[in-house]
Formats: sequence, structure tokens, C-alpha cells
Amino acid sequence: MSRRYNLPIEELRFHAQALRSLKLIDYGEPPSFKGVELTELGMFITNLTTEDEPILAGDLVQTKTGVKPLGQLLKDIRKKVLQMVAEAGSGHLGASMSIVDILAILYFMKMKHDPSNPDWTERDRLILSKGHAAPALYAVLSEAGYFPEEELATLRELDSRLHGHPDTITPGVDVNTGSLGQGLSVAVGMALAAKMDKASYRIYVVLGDGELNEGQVWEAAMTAAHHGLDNIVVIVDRNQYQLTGTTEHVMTMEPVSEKWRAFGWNVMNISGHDVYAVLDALEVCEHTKGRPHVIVAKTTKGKGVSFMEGNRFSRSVPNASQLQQALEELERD
Ligand SMILES: Cc1ncc(C[n+]2csc(CCOP(=O)(O)OP(=O)(O)O)c2C)c(N)n1
Repeated sequence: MSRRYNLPIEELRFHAQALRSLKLIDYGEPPSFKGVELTELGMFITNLTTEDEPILAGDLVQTKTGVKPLGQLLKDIRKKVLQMVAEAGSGHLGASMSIVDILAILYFMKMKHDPSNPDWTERDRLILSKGHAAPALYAVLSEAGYFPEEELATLRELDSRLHGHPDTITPGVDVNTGSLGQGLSVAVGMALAAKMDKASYRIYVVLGDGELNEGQVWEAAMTAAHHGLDNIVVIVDRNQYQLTGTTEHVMTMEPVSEKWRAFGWNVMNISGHDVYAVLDALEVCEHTKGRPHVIVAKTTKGKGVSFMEGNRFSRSVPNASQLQQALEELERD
């Protein structure tokens, strides 16, 4: 079911065919499907009618401390990320804030997992290939109940289980990451194993857009398509920045979606901060067989705190007054 429209995906597919016959959208014909594009007429009509969709901030989700509105959960996670990085005195803040919504939706609304049994064989797996965003993963895992909240304050300390980059020493972490470019290759192995075992779990992989510079990503992408690994869902965190500037400045990246499509993937483009859009895209992945899936999620680095958005807090750490200001801003909005 689509959460946004409360309609079965099959019915939406039927609507898509109707929209194409009205020449409002185009998506090619099999076997050369391309991504859905608005036609000129479709664009014209969209411009006449566009209005913002309300966010599902009131939706309730289950956390270890009970039921919480989703909007509150997202704020709480962002606050924890800020506090952890400020306390540790180092960490990739912008990259972490960029993926809070995606990780929270996966762990609290989509993935099959059990914090009381992190090694449950049937669990869905998550590989944070952009491992430098570990603070976001830790905040989510602790909210879900994998380890006590107090442990967050130990980020990057010598004997802590919360390393600067994910490590399987942390309950809930499936794969060690941090050296960019490797997560999808691991996912391919896991997905092949799942197919061999006739297991139904899925492997979710979060990639950075700068990470797509790594050639190994594309080797893995080819392999996944070759084996029809429809149990892999990649989410590209398309925040358009990497450490030293815009992704386009460092290495021309566009057209990102076309690249994945050419490699044989099922491609979707959405906003990574739109809860409905993320849920719907994840739902479509479950209904599309025979190909791996990639969701190119447009996001904002540093999302949630106005003076951190963009690349300003890519690696900088907020001082005490910036932290206070950021926490107040999150509470206000
Ligand atoms: C193989 C490798 N090279 C370099 C780095 C250093 N590094 C850490 S974060 C980063 C930028 C990654 O950019 P992107 O994937 O766009 O993620 P963002 O931080 O923008 O979310 C780099 C180059 C690394 N971790 N691994």
C-alpha cells in the first residue's frame, strides 16, 4: 500500500498508465523503461496546481520508551546527533543530519528487525556505506533499543563501542564501514546468500553521492543487476556536497539516475526528507521484481538547523553557544 495515497501500488501503476495515455507523463516502453518524466503538458499542469503536502509529523511510531509522534522522534534523533558530536569534539555532523529521516523511517517504519535479538537471522540488514555518518545510525539504534542512551556520550572514546565509523562491536551494526565505496559489494554478497538460502530479508544500503566517485560502487552495481538482486535497496543520499565542495565540482556526477538505470537498476527520485515519498518508494521496491532498486534521495546536508545547512558543518563541531542555538531551533520548529 502507498502510505501517502492510501491506495494499493497496483492501482497507482494503473493510474500511471492512464496519465501516460493523457500525455501528462512518459516512461518509455519495455524493455527500455526510463524514469517517469513529466511531459511538457504535465509540467504545465503541475505548475498550475503545485501545493505543499503536509508532513506526517503526527504519525505515531514505536520506540523503546513508548509511542512517539514521528516529528518528535526525528527532532530527538537530530538533537542526539548534535550532542554526541559536540561532546566528542569531532564527527561528521552535516552528513549525519542529512540521513536522519531516511534511517528513522527504515528502522521505525519499514525494516524487519528486533533490538532484543540483533543477530536474528531473518532481520533486514542495513549497511551504512557512508560510514562517517555513524552518529545518525547510533542515535537511531539507541532510540530503537539496541543499547542504552547514555552510551551515546561515549562516541569516539577509546574503549567505547561507538567508534567514529560503524563497527560490528555495536549492537545492531551489521557491517564495518568507513572506507567509502565498499558497502554495496558487501550487500551483493549478502543478497546472493539470501537468495541461495531462500530467505526473505532485504539489504538496505545508504551511499553518499560523493561516494559514487568510487569505481567499486559501479562494479557492485553491475554485479547486483546481473544477478537480479531485487532484495537490495540502495538509497543515495544526494545532498550534493562532499567534504571539500559540491559533488559536481569534485567530479561530474549527473545524470545520477541515468547511470543507475543504464546499469539495469529500478530507479526512483524523491526528496529524502519527505516521509511519504520515502515510504512509497520503499514500498515500490517490494513490488518490483527482478532488478535491484536505487532511491536517489535529494537531501540537505546539515538538515534541521538553519545555520548548519549546506556544507558549513561538514566536519566542524558546534561550540557551546552554537549547540544551544541549534537545540533551541530544533525545539521551536
Ligand atoms: C575510500 C575513502 N576515501 C576518502 C574518505 C574520506 N572521506 C570521508 S567523508 C568523505 C566525503 C564523502 O562525501 P559524500 O559521500 O558525498 O558524503 P556526505 O558527507 O556529503 O554526506 C570523504 C572523502 C573515506 N572515508 N574513504
